[in-house]
Amino acid sequence: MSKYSGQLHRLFLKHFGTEPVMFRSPGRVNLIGEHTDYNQGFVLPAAIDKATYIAIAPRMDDQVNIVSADLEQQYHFSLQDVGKSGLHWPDYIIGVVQQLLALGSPIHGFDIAFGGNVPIGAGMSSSAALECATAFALNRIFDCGLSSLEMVKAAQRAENQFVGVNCGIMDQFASMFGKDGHVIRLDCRSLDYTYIPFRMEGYRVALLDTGIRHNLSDTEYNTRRMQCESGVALIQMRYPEVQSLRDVTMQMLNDCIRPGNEIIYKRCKYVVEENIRLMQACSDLEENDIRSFGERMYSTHEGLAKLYEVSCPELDILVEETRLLDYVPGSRMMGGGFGGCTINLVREDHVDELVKTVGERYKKQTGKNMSAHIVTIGNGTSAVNNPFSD
Ligand code: GAF
Repeated sequence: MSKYSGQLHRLFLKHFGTEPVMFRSPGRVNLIGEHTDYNQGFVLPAAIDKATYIAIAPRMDDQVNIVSADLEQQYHFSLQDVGKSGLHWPDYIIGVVQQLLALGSPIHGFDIAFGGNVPIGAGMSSSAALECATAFALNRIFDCGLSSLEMVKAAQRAENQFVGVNCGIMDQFASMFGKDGHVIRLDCRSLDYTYIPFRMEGYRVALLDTGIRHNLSDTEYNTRRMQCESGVALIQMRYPEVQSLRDVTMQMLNDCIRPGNEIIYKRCKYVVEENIRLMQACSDLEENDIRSFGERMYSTHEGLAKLYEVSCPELDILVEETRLLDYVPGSRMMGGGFGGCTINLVREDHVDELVKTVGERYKKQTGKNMSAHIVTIGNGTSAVNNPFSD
């Protein structure tokens, strides 16, 4: 048992006095392909070695008792009365419960404790990890018979319909389907996916954390999605075959959106370019061309900052400060934006130097402390050392 699941196990016993079963669901990184998932494009995420852990045991009644180990808070509700908690954090669990009930799953009450080491609001998908862990755990203990993909979709709907963030499917998919040593090239339209070996020998993935905590539902995330949809509606007037920005070329964009619609144009341009970049980056990966892959990461950041406008000064500083470091081939903001982390490829013998150099420059420019997470690519959602173990 890891440190986290061991602590959680003890906490559960203390609170509920019964033996739980345990599950874990990881956070994720995304190498390239940002804000493309809800435009039915491609993404390149991977599960990481930071996870949310759940200890859970079924009850005989309809009561649900939740304990958050990290926040040291509790929340209780009845399955007869499933509604928003008003606290935010329990909503990720309640939203999944609601989705499983809507699917007719035979769930009843349960006691649950959760915690872990996916930093909240840092862009590593702590929310998707909790949703996927909950869906996976309920599916197991109540024998709901859901497939992994059905659980991913239920988790995404929980976030869209209950929490209120109109996110795409990337985070939940990566958390559930992650595979040790591999990135996932996911087609967010067909949901076909390929595992690509992540073979960047001699390099590590470093996440540099601005310390700025975002809350996607409080930000412009939903607005960006609407702007993309507005762009598609304009393009469809001339090209009715277009279903999403995935189908759009620069020629179509130039024909249909400018002038007068500068903001919509910029948003769409970023997405069209990012889809093309992702395909080229996959070829780089296959050819093990880290320099070229890294340059595309910088281009993605440029697009996210200037066209999509989801960066912030702190993220820009972290990316800019790596520009002159030849041991960092690529860096960019990661995830929804407005805070959180940058993702960096760094030569493994220079990891400490990167953290020290950029951390000091960040402090000098912002007055804030930067932290670093050096992550490895791991497996997706699973049981942890329990009777149902695979
Ligand atoms: C967040 C969302 F949850 C994802 O679906 C994705 O859109 C990402 O932002 C941006 O690529 O993590």
